[in-house]
Amino acid sequence: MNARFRFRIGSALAAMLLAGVAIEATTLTAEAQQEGRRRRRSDAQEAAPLELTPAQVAKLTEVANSRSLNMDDLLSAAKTFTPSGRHDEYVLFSSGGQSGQVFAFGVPSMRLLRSIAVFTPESWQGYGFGGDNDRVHEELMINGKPVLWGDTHHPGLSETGGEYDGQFLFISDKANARVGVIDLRDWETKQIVKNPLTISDHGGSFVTPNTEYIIEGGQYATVLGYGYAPIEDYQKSYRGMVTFWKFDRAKGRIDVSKSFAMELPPYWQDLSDAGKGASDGFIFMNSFNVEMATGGIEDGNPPFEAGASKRDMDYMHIIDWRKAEAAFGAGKVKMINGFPVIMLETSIADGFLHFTPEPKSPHGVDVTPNGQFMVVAGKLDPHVTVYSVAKVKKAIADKKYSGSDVYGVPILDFDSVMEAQVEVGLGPLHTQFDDKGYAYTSLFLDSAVARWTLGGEYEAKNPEQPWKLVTKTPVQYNIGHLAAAEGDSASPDGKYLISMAKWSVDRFLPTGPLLPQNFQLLDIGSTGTDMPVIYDMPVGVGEPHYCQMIKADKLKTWTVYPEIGWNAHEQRMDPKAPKSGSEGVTRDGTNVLVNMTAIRSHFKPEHVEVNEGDTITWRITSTETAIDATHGFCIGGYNINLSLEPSEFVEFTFVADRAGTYPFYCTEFCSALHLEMAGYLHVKPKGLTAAPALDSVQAGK
Ligand code: CUK
Ligand code: CUA
Repeated sequence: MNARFRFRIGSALAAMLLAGVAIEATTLTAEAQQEGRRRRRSDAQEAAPLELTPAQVAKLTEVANSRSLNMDDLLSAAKTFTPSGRHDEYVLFSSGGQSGQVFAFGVPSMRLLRSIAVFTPESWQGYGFGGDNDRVHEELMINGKPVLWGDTHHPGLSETGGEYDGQFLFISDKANARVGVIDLRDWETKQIVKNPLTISDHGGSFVTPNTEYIIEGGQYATVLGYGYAPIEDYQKSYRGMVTFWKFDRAKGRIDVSKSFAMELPPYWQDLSDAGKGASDGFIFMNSFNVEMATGGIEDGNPPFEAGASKRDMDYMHIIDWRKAEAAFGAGKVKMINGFPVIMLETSIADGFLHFTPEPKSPHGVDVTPNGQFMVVAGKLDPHVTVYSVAKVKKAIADKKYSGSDVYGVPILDFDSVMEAQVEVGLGPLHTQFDDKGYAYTSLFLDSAVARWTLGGEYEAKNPEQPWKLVTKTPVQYNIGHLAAAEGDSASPDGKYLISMAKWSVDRFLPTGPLLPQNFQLLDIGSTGTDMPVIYDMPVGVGEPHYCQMIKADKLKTWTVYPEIGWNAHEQRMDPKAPKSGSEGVTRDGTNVLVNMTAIRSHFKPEHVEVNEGDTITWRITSTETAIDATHGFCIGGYNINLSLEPSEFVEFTFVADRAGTYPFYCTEFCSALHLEMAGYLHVKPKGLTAAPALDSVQAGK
């Protein structure tokens, strides 16, 4: 039996049921909520200091011994176990990889709180199952084809003054170069934009410190605007790009009309990060394949893996986005596929695009919380290279170039902008930060997290020398990204760090040849060499490249929509929403309008009669105002399933093109009388004048 059902069917309720008493929604709600409160621990209990008696110590020891747990295990359990009813301190928003979704986990418990459908239709949320004109399907169309999945890589939380503000989450789809916008009031995807220049992306979604722009960088160079050119014309015709999506915070949407892109050389741009504090106004973007290798093993060329790794240095791209914005504002753009693009010659002439060398095939670039330094991790170099933004600014002002690339982009002299190189281990990829002046770099080949010290303003914060490796904690296995608590913000918390390991190998029970990925939780609260792994959590839904971890109390989540008849897409009350008392079925020619309401435990009307071939517009308002009173609505055979959150209004359309009798029912176990929350859609066959005889109906005649 479903937990919600058990929860609500108290003894008083059972008596009412037996007596056939009509159940008022309010009664259920009050009872459910009281029950819920009883189940949460009181603050007094939480605050009571613990003093173990000898008997309790003995009991604990016995349990530990029976499960072969040592003291570190017990401590890890104590650091992560979250009692029933207690809420987590952080929420981890994770990319869902090839699942196309976003997942939210509580930290430190590592409990999955929910998935958020973005690029892949998801039936529980009713996402993409709303009939023929479902906006989700329309938003997922690319060049006239429905593309019903995504390869989500980098979630980015909206920021105010460089701090996560808990209002929005952006997520990129690497496979199809799309960006999704999630409103964190109701945790629903509100918008998906398709990049008009490129098929795939990678360096997104990252935000500027006040979420002026959401940045989407490309990866594999193509002909911008989905053009074609033979691979022999690579250097001439293929290009990289970075797109600046303007975010309208009041509307909660990307404003495509105020967005623009920059043309970049056909190097494979990789991850990027926005400057903040000392580096506010810049974005930094890695690249690899400055060799412009074009692969082609079959033609006797070196494969990409060799051709793109020949040179010792690639280029970090340094972009002054405010100057780029000014160039866009002045109309210095070329329209490509209907989208404004600042061409290379403009960026060079106006002085807002510079390169600087970075060691061999870099992957991550991460800006320190104060914005002073950029940390680049080159996966084929055991060092991280740290650049100083003060030095970058000076080199730009002094035109301290070591040359320019073949496209004429000036290259800042490496020694003039480099601050330090720290040997951290094999295969460094990504870096996060804490509040103690440490940086944490993932080591893909070593399968470890390296803790090392920052210099500059951070020097006074920890006992060690600056720019030195302090310790490494082994993780299982091949770690990609890592995410620290508030780790990309201007003031990281330094409490927890998630290691996103690629293949879990032996960590869990085997699940067939496809293994789950592994999120390991590290306690980074101490200094020095103390940095233990305290939890393993299998993620069996995709390869979650990246996460961001936000303090839970920053999220101002609605649990009930603010008004009855709420249109969740528009985030407002919808005048089209049927009201209690206005239910019914009306017809205009072959167009049928159904106005329906839903409340525990019935839909009104319960019978909807239409003719085969009618086009039906079906509107439902949930008139519930209680937390957790979600209903579902499905029509089997017509691919329709909705989730009706309390007070939500939904509308869907479809053509009743197959005659028959279709039960519709509520798909959420919402109440004791949930199974009764049902009705019939009667689709009368064409040309029917009188009720047919039963045997002819069953014979399908
Ligand atoms: S990438 Cu996957 S581990 Cu797409 Cu951020 Cu580095
Ligand atoms: Cu409503 Cu089940």
